[in-house]
Amino acid sequence: MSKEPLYSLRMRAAQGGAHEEGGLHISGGERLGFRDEIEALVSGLLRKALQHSRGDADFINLTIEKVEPASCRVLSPLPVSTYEVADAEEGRRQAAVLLRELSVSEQAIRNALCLLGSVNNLRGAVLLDSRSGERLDTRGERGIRVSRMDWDRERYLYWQNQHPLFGSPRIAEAIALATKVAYAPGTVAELCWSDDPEYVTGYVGSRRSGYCRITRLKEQGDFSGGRVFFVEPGTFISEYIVHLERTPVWIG
Ligand code: PML
Ligand code: MG
Ligand code: MG
Ligand code: MG
Repeated sequence: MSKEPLYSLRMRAAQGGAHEEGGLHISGGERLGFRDEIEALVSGLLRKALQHSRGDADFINLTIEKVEPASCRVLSPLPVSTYEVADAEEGRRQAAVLLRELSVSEQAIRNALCLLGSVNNLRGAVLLDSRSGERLDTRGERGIRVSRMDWDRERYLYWQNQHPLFGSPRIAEAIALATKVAYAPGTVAELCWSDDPEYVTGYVGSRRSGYCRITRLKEQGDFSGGRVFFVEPGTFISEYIVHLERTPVWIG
């Protein structure tokens, strides 16, 4: 692994003012890269912020930080499988089946589905106890922002060749995030569907089951969505959050 300095880039965009002033969350993005890649990564993130189906952003925050390459973890991407479903109702039933197989409790599954189906302004992820279903973080709509992960560029090209149907940056970003989350000590599973009203596919992710895409978890036009991480009871939450937000991870 290269010893060159690494940079973390984080973007968040909102409409109607900054997030902290009550603006509507439009888009977020996280990348990791070397110094000579920063300009291209910034323009990619700006494009994402400015061309979004949730609306026209009038606030964009971009943070660039140097990170210690020595602390980088290298993880293989989760294997991908796809569950074709007819509608959101069947999709959510399928998600519940997969989560049950991972020992997430009925209560926690109900809470997660209810939460993701009702929120439309969540920036980061919500942490739920996988047994009691109780919320474990105190971040409100800000949630936990998983960052400092990205694909090793060569590995991504190779992966893309093997998975020609999954060529979109959205899927690449979601797999990188889901892989980091799945391998974080304390994670039992993740449930995600996009808050983008035009994108209805979501997934259940875990170390055991991989990245299980479900073709429909909501109906077209719905602004609800986000991420829930089901966490093993007894996990030290502040450490768990630091890991997700700060430890650099290469998908390689
Ligand atoms: C997002 O867009 O915020 C999450 C998308 C998750 C699903 C991506 C896919 O596998 O199609
Ligand atoms: Mg989004
Ligand atoms: Mg994101
Ligand atoms: Mg989001």
